[in-house]
Amino acid sequence: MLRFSTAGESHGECLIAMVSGMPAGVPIDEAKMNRELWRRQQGYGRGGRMRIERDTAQILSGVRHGKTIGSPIAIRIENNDWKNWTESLPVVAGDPTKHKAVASPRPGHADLAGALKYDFPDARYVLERASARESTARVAAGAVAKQLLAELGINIASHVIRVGSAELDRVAEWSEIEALLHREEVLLGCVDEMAEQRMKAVVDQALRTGDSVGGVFEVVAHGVPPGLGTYANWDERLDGLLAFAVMSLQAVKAVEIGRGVTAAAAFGSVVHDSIHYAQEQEADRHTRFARDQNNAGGIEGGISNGEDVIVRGYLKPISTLRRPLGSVSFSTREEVKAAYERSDVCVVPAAGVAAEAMVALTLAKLAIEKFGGDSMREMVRNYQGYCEQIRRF
Ligand code: EPS
Repeated sequence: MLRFSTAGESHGECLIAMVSGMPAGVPIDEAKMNRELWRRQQGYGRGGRMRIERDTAQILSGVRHGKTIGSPIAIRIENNDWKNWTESLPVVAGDPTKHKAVASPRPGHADLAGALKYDFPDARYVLERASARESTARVAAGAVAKQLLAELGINIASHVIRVGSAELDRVAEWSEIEALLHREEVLLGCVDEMAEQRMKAVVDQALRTGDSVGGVFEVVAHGVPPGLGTYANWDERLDGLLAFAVMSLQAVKAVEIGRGVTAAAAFGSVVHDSIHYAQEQEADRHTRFARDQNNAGGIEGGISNGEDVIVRGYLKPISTLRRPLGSVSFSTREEVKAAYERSDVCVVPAAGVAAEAMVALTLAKLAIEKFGGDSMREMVRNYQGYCEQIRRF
């Protein structure tokens, strides 16, 4: 079974990702992993921390001579900022006068609920782990999953479809979304230049006014065969698993599969995707069954149906505001402004990259379950046998 977990705090020594259950023989390119980490750091509206960090993965185990060996993979990403925190966040008791308390909780952040839950006198330890910095480790783990999926011809990319009130007002093609993976300069990760400029104007407004802004990203998985996930048990449905995986990302407050949101307001005759049978088998399709639209987002009955799997994440605005909202002092109980150190203003493209990782880990887990195999060679053989079976169906 593919499993992964992360450890590490925002201003601690490093972040750690642990991935186990990968078959042996998956080619792992550290440069590809680092490219994903770089992508997560980009985007207009990122804060000062991204100028300090240059997230780089160090694989410590489970990969030898460029391939997985079937044993757990441990990955370490150093926090460059740690050198500024060695005295205030030591593992040992240290000097309490160096402690940097977060004196008043930020509305929208985990600060207050976390301090109450864990019995902390202030929110320092809460934000250290609740911070979206943790998504760095998920992206490293996701890069492993992406490299397994690529062996099966499944590729994943994301794009931004909304920042605040500015949105992409047309359908994006897979080729355009995939092309974003290769951009060397990332503004807001939108496929349309005009829409991206409108999005930038919204971020500029938030920058000017000391505010923050959310938005919507869309993750697309291309080349997914029919048959991942199942309706047979509630907790094995692909849509449910993807919703959980993407919702678990910091600041994601809603998840949509395909056109799930607008479908609720439309008639079934326009929502559902008619089925055709193509004369010829197209090169990048698994079967000759085809659709003229993909409102279902590639999932029917909790099972992938062979169309692109489409997952949207709705991101609330970052809760750390330069012009802070009202809060209460942890020590005096007086009404004060919420704490502010520094923050991002907009992270929608970065969240899309983190969501790609979560989608990749979810699909890789299901692919390993369905096609099995302790080695990639065995898994590919099983996969090809299944592809042959559904092609002949
Ligand atoms: C983040 C690093 C953090 C924040 C951000 C995500 O760095 P710092 O707190 O040192 O500025 O920029 O996290 C939040 C805004 C948050 O509220 O959790 C990163 O690497 O993505």
